[in-house]
Amino acid sequence: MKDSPAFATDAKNPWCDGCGHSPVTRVLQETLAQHFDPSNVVLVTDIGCIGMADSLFTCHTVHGLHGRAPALAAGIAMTRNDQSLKVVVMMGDGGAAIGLQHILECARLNQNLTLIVCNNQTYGMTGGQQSAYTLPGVRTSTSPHGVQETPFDLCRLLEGFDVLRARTAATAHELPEYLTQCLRHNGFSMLETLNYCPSYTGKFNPETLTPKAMRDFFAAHGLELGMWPAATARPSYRFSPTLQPAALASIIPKYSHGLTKPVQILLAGSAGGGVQSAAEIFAQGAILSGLHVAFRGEYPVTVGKGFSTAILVLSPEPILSTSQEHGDLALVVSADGLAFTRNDLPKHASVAVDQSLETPDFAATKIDFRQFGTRQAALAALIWALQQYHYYPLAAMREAIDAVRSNRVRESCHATLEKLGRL
Ligand SMILES: Cc1ncc(C[n+]2csc(CCOP(=O)(O)OP(=O)(O)O)c2C)c(N)n1
Ligand code: SF4
Repeated sequence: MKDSPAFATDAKNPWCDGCGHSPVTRVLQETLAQHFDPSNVVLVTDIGCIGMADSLFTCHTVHGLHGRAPALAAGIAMTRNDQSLKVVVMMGDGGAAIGLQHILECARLNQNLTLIVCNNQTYGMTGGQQSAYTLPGVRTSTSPHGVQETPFDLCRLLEGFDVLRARTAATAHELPEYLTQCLRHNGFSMLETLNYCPSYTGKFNPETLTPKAMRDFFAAHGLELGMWPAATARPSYRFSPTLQPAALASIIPKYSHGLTKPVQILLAGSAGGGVQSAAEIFAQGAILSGLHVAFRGEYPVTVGKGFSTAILVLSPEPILSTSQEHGDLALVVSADGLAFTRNDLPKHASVAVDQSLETPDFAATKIDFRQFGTRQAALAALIWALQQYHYYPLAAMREAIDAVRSNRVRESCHATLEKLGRL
């Protein structure tokens, strides 16, 4: 692999003699060398024999989980808004089967990367099992009498996404041209190379092992070879790390807070009782007062039944860790919340529970939170806490409530705030 010095390392070819991964890799090194600098190329390899390509390339390389290399590559490609980075993925037909969703998503979003699927008709690394692309009749270690099922045709599957697609044999003379077109394409391109894994598929199907017999076999199964360009130029999906100014406006601090150190508050109630929404409003009020906030919600998968808790940390400094053994305040507004948090409550410096709840094992302040209704009790508890401990002004909470989208909920929240303010 020394004939393309720009992209080829001195590492030894790791594959079995006659493995189709070798010619594809060599042509990829040569083609990259003609158009790119190694420092501007990231090669993402999938699990499998194909994944051993890493050691042969001088450019940046990342080895992904089986089938997930396209998703990894998409994340890398999305960070750029220009053509300064070329992202290439190499995966086998096994990876392309178990990770098909990721390939479809890359095509749907027109991710700016080139995917090379080295379809050797098998899971090479694990012993020659049938993949979802193995053609009917091919014998594998898991289909000794020949595959019966209809395989996926990746070029056809991607047809509806208007992306550049190509398919040819791993040793075909068109391969450099197809690769060049794919690598220079702005947007998603997919090149499928066809060959056999001589150590497994070749062993089980010796009659089709010569390049000509292989080509005939693929043609006989209706696998069209060729290149299908994208009909239109459409933009690639990009991730923008910059928040929109409109979104930022709502969290510019307008109030001052009263904290000199972090406080941790546990709010516990029933699923469907507005615990998470109340915690969000409370957090928004804290942010409007210049505080840093961490908020962790917990509830069962049955979101309308059982407990619902929120742990809130308010801090004058950035919050680097939310782990804290002893909370400062626990607010419990329902029997579900009490049952779920009962063991943790004594670890809190202060505990306030709804007056309907029995807490014989530990001291707790009893407040009639539920007089505001089952869906307002959680917010009432947080407003009560603000009045007791002055973390930040009620005006900030009022402004956070103003941002609630539902008219009905917003009005109920305001009513709770005003009523508590008068008590
Ligand atoms: C999620 C996951 N499933 C299964 C495996 C086990 N595994 C490792 S390599 C491999 C086969 C790879 O086949 P293919 O993607 O076609 O690449 P080849 O080895 O043929 O180049 C499998 C199934 C794995 N590593 N990860
Ligand atoms: S086992 Fe098959 S796929 Fe793996 S290196 Fe050998 S020939 Fe290639």
